[in-house]
Amino acid sequence: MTKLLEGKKGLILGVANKRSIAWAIAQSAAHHGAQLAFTYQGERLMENVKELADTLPGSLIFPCDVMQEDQVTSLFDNIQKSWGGLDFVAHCIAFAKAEDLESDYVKTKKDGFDTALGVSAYSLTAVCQKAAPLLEARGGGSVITLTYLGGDRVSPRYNVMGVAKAALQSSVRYLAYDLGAKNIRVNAISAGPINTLAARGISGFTDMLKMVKEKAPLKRNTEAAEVGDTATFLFSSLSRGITGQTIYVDSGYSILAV
Ligand code: NAD
Ligand code: 0WE
Repeated sequence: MTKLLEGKKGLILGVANKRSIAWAIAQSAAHHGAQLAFTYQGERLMENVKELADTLPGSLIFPCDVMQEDQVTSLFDNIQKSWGGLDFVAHCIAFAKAEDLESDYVKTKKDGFDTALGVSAYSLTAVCQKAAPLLEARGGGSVITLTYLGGDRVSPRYNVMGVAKAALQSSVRYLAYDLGAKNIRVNAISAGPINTLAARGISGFTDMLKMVKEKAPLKRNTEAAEVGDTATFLFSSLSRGITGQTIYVDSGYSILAV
């Protein structure tokens, strides 16, 4: 039997270390036969990403800080040169200033708002803009991004990140509409809390994991590998009728009213 992603080429943005959700997505996609390219944000993370990418034979790695437009442009130029096309993209990037995740949303300054929305929401549009010709060259493709329930509801101290995730989820719908005719699908996975670099140092995160575990229908926390396997489904033709959606991989937590 052939593998689900056999012969497919995918780009993964947002690996920082082995706990990154992006890395779990990469492992699942590679397990199902995909060939992958990775990006790293700045020289500081290059060694980490290179070491992980080296465990998956045939992987490519490129620098890409999404706040630098020229880096996004040259990333897709490089992929075009190496592969001549692309089948899927995983956008696993978010950032807000630490000071904006500490107290009240009402205190957010314009600069902090612009940073959070620029890195965490606009970057998906920039990536889709540049990726579209490469995906189209292969007859279409699948783009996924990662979001969190704080984009739909208030999650105390998620603050401007919640506003950014709402913009991201809305962007997913507009991008899906614009790119649908090219057979490019765009979806979001809304993950439950997972202990990654981006979650570390968030005060009360451990209590949050415990609370979700107690309340969620599945009575356990979300594992990065569960998000990875849903991403594989969304990259594969099994999900060919799905676009513009947010799929919840959260042990069922988001269905609760209590
Ligand atoms: P992570 O820290 O491993 O990944 C975040 C990534 O964003 C890092 O690789 C970082 O380099 C990258 N990044 C930040 N600013 C960037 C920039 N300017 N240019 C390029 N890359 C940049 O943490 P993670 O938890 O794996 O986060 C990945 C995604 O998952 C984020 O969108 C996050 O909002 C989302 N998410 C996380 C959780 C959770 O609880 N960990 C839950 C739901 C959704
Ligand atoms: O999307 C996220 C976190 C994203 C994130 C994390 C940081 C920490 C370090 C964005 N920017 C920064 N900036 C930093 O300086 N999550 C879904 C994880 C998360 O973060 C929270 C959460 C959850 C869940 C913050 C407050 C409340 C809940």
